[in-house]
Amino acid sequence: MDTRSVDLAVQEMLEVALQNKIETAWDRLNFQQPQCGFGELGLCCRNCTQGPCRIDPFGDGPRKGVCGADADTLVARNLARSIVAGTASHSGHSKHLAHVLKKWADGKAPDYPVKDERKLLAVAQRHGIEVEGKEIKEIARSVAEVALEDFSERNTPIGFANRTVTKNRAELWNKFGVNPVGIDSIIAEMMHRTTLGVDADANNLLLGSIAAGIADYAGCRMGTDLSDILFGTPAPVISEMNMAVLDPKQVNVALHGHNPVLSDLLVQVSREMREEAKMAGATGINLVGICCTGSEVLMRHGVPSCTHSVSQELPILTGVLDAMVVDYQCVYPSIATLAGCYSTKVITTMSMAKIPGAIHIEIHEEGAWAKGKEILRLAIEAFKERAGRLYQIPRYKEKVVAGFSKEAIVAALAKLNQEEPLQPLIDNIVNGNIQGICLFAGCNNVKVRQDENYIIMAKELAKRNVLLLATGCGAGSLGRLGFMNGEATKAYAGDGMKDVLSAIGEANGLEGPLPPVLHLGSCVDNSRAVDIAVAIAEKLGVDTDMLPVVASAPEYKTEKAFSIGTYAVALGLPTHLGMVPPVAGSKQVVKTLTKDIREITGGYFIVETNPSEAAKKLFLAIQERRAGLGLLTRLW
Ligand code: BF8
Repeated sequence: MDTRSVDLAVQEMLEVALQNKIETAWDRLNFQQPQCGFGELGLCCRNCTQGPCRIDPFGDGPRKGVCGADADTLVARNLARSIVAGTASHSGHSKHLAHVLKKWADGKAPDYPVKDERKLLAVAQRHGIEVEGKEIKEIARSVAEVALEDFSERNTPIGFANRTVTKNRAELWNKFGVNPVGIDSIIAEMMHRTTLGVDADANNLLLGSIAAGIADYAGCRMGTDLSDILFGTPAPVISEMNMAVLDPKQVNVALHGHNPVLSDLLVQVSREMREEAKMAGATGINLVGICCTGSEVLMRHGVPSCTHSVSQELPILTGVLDAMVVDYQCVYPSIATLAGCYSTKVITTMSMAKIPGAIHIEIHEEGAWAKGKEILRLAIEAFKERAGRLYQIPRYKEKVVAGFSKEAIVAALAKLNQEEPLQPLIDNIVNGNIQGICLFAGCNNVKVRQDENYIIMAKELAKRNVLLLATGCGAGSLGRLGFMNGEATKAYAGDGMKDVLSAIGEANGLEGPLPPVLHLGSCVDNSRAVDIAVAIAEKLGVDTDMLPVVASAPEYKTEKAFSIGTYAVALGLPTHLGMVPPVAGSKQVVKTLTKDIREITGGYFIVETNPSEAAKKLFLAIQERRAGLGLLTRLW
């Protein structure tokens, strides 16, 4: 058994790496062994130059840092900084989108017109913006300004968080003092609080972290809303995933990173460049996605996804990837080194995200189209260079149905009940055909066999009639391994869920059932899951902490995953982590996150590294919620 990945395409490319002595993330993990035990427990601090300090978890060595901070303080402070970094990443992405929308409204970014006016109006009205008799550009400017205002400090809580959850939830956040008044202001506050000699109270730091998590939710929600406005709200689309989506006869360009500002434009520019590619001897330009920006263009244009997360280096090893174009986040700098062994051009595009060895072509919205052409021309040149060279493309790919925005799900359900679209879903939750909903979010992590936790958990939950939602690299895992098509429903779903998904498929004129895992999009699109949960909660007249809805990050790795998990808990969801977070050095922090926090938000973390056990714990959490609603429950 290959212990590195379940994905056969990844296994094949790792063999190629081995034969050619090419270093990958898996090798570098080995070179790092043994990794720092203090770091794994969260017990090291380098927040001042008296350190680095570490605390001995067994009590024979130092019990406090030089300043006197103990294990609880260190662990809580370190965790807080991770959550804040995640919040800064998601909200930086959404701030970028707000500026693009504003530039378009001001006539400075003609390549970025509003694509979904309906969504623009809906978001404007949600934020109390008058739309009657106004031009689209004027409304767009107001929405962008309202979004940008959410970053700075005001007297009122963040609109993109508070206007998109239940009324009760927003009040509860106020009651416990965790409702931040600005995204950037809570980021700055938490950085201040975690410096030497400020907040030493672990529980107080954790409450601040919850506030940062709520700001992260606002950032994600803003990212989703503004992307939908600028690039269109996704609707179901059929595509494919895994490395066989690469085509040796075409100019292959991988779009990697997160923000659709670049990748969506390249999809459009590539249509114009097709003839140029043909003149170079290619049959066309083949765009493929990697990681979250791949999900953005899959959801809106059906661009196939090539691979995700820890395996991002491997498409280069096929020998047919002509360019990897990146924006920011989750891009391993190693890709530039690796590309040096092939004809692949790695192209960075953002001034804030450069990689030594890559070609830098900076994209500004003002002249984006021309720059997009320049990038694709480089890819065409690379295609010419690789003529006659050997290549190896793994033959694996799976059909996927993606594009499940909340709007698309509601539209599909409306075919069953035009007046009350959510009613069929609620009826089937009540009668037990659907036991509950689990959102799979997060990454792959090179410390666990790639995709294995997702697959085991998805099978266990689907056969027990738990409807699965997925985002980011979690969606990538489940898509690459065949969980996102109607056949998967027949293979993995329990009878009740099979009936429901078949009925929706039939009502929508599909050939078969909906998939058992609905692809919601990139990681910012975890906000779509919140949108769905809030809609169900409001329909039932309860808050989100009463729903049979759970979340799981079975193979997470990034700081962004911490911040998403934190907002899932802030919304009241039982939230599973499949990797042990670096908090085990503090019993107090562990207890607060897994138990005591429940008294405040209703949500809590479940840490379980065994995927079968994790599925069981989530199913039990769903049953507990069902019992709370007076619904029939089931044993495992
Ligand atoms: O934001 S799932 S490895 S690509 S952090 Fe990154 Fe993790 Fe993938 Fe998207 Ni999300």
